[in-house]
Amino acid sequence: MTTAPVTCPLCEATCGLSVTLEGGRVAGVRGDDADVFSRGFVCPKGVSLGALHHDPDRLRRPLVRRGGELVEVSWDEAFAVIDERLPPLIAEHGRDAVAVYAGNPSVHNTSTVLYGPVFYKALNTRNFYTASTVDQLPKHFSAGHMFGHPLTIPVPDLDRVDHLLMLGANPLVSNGSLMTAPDVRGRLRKLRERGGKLVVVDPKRSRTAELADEHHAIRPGTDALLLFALVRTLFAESLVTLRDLPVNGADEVRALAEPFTPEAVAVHTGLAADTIREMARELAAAERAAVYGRIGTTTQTFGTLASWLIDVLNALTGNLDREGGAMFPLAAAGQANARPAKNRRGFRTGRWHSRVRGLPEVMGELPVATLADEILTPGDGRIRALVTVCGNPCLSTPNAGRLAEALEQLDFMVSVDVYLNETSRHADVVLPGPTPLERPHYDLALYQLAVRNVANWTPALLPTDVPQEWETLLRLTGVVMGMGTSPDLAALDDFVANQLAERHGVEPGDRRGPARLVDIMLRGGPYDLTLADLEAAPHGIDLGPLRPRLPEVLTTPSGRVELAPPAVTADVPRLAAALAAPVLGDLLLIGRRQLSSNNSWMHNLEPLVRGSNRCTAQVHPDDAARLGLVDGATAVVRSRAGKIEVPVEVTDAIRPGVVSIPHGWGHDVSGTRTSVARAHAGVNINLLVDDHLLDTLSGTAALNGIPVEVEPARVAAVVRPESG
Ligand SMILES: Nc1nc2c(c(=O)[nH]1)N[C@H]1C(S)=C(S)[C@@H](COP(=O)(O)OP(=O)(O)OC[C@H]3O[C@@H](n4cnc5c(=O)[nH]c(N)nc54)[C@H](O)[C@@H]3O)O[C@H]1N2
Ligand SMILES: Nc1nc2c(c(=O)[nH]1)N[C@H]1C(S)=C(S)[C@@H](COP(=O)(O)OP(=O)(O)OC[C@H]3O[C@@H](n4cnc5c(=O)[nH]c(N)nc54)[C@H](O)[C@@H]3O)O[C@H]1N2
Ligand code: SF4
Ligand SMILES: [Mo]
Repeated sequence: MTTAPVTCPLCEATCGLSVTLEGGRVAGVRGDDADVFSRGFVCPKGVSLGALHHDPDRLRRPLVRRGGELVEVSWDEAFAVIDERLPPLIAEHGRDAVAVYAGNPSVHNTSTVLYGPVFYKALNTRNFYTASTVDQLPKHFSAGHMFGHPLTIPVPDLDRVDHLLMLGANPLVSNGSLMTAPDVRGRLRKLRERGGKLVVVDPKRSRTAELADEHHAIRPGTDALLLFALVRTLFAESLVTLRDLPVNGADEVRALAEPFTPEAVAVHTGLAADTIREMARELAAAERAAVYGRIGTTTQTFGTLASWLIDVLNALTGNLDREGGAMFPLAAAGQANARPAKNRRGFRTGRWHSRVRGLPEVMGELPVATLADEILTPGDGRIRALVTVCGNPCLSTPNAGRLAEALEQLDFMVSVDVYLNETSRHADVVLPGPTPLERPHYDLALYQLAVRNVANWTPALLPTDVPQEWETLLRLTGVVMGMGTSPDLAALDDFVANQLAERHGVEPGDRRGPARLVDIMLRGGPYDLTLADLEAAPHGIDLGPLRPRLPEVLTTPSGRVELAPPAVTADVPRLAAALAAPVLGDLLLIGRRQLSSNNSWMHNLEPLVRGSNRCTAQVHPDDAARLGLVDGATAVVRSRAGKIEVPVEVTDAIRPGVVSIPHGWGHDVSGTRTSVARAHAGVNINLLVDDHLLDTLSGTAALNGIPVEVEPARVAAVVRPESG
């Protein structure tokens, strides 16, 4: 029996786990008490890393479509098919005819973080899509324009904050997002123990809201109105304290906020004007406060405005870049804003637009809500091939039914994925990767958003005959560069490493793959660390609490924080129009996350589906009574995009007028290899989510606040079997 520390790559919390092996099998997983960041915390997903590793349904060999069926083949055979199909398609129709969709786990996987971009750059398509446009892109948009770089995102200084105003986030379930912090529950409890206050704004009394001092059940989609009213109150009551923050545009913000009085927004938000004023006063009065928003504030029709106003509030209350406020992390490796900017051109978006709906590019990508349009609409520039990397858009993106139809129209599709699931079943070739225990890990992305600066390297724990995904991605790179099926991987890897080393002003060194790239970034990083240092500290290195980083962190052309960037404020008139419009009585659909679930893909693990994850439509007792809905019975939920049948769960935790359905379910389609998930299928909420309801500026889909109709399902007449 051996035990080894591993950083969990499943969500953003980066917990240290202690994995016990017995003869090559995972005998147990628990929290690593010695981890410098998580101190023993673990959640049900982390515990199931062993179940994931041993899942018999998980793919270990490539699949290729032969006579309509996906069959197992060798890696060489799989790449031969890709080489036969993809380069001719590019030659005939151009690079934009091949689209990429990169999903959430590609951010949690060191291979895909580092070598995905190598492949995407070689492919050089404008049809690049990721899960960001069903997630946090509005925050990148606002941060890019306010601070100069889309990854310069302030995070709440969770361990020192005294007053935390949290909107549209449920970290007790999600374990935190755009705020890397293992054991949020423990950290929030400590906040309250030191006399601090937690205020949660959420249409649902979530687990986090239950722990909070105050919960305000807002009407979905109206956070930008509430935030503007808070801003306006600060100005009206002379509560603005900018300290000596280097900001531009405070007067413009004051003028823009003028129409959004607490009284004016009260009906829309469902919150009383006095309540809003009191929220603003308390925020201003707190010694050290932070405003933080997540999925509920980004994936809605005013996602960018809400994301912007959150940081406007942090600045206006003097809490931006202050200890105990909203601060900029400084990760040991790969932090986008670690070094002083060479140029201050600022952040640009809309450099190109999608062909069919004219939606703007942001951070090199187009909104996934229009992927189906680009496949289904004939004409020059139509998408004919798709490569998915760690993504399951058939369950996770809007109007999923239409997307599934679109994928059937493709000439060629490759999925780099560990399961044959709702998306990869459409592929012609599926290329699996190793499990988290078979690959090294360093959380390049999430340490950039951590509430403490930490660094932790995990070597691969178990051997595998599945190629590492960096090798697979370099092979794909070779194919699209016309190098055939077996390019010189070592030479390609040297090329990548040399380029990175040059940018960091260090020698590349002689390791291979992600280890070498991480070592380069550490050595070229702000703490003068090496990978060897991290290898000698298997429970991680604590680099201390967050420190103020203004003004060096800014890369705006002015060198100051832009509180009223025109690219963002351009959308304020749309918000003003929404304020002027009457409030309709529609039922509004929102999403929810579940503790033992991870978006769409961990439902094939028995330990995770055993528990309380239920794919139900939660409705308030008043709505249930009004609509004739009964707890446990089936309801039909309809939207502009589609219709589903789902069991009803009546609960007073949800605001009247709101329906909550979790995402990631709907595993009852044919042609998959996920036997456990199929037995716990649930329904796909994204059949209802409207692909035309977007946050205008960023193109991010509104996954919350979708008008729906709900009625009891008509019970089919019970047919008695003939007796005898
Ligand atoms: N209605 C609604 N929809 C939502 C949301 C919501 O709140 N409501 N949330 C949205 C959000 S925030 C996100 S991030 C997206 C997620 O959307 P996606 O990223 O599209 O979906 P995931 O469920 O994360 O799917 C991950 C895929 O990666 C595969 N995978 C897992 N690990 C690995 C690996 O190590 N290597 C490889 N190659 N593949 C791997 C899985 O098998 C699965 O197919 O969903 C979004 N969709
Ligand atoms: N267990 C588990 N953990 C996860 C995931 C998972 O699927 N399961 N997914 C991971 C991913 S990809 C992400 S992006 C993060 C997301 O992390 P979080 O954003 O913390 O995730 P949610 O639990 O969806 O919390 C969103 C909250 O917003 C509320 N909400 C909905 N609409 C509105 C609105 O209009 N206004 C306001 N103010 N609130 C609203 C919802 O009721 C919900 O409580 O979680 C990550 N962690
Ligand atoms: S909270 Fe996230 S990182 Fe921690 S054990 Fe759970 S899934 Fe892993
Ligand atoms: Mo996400």
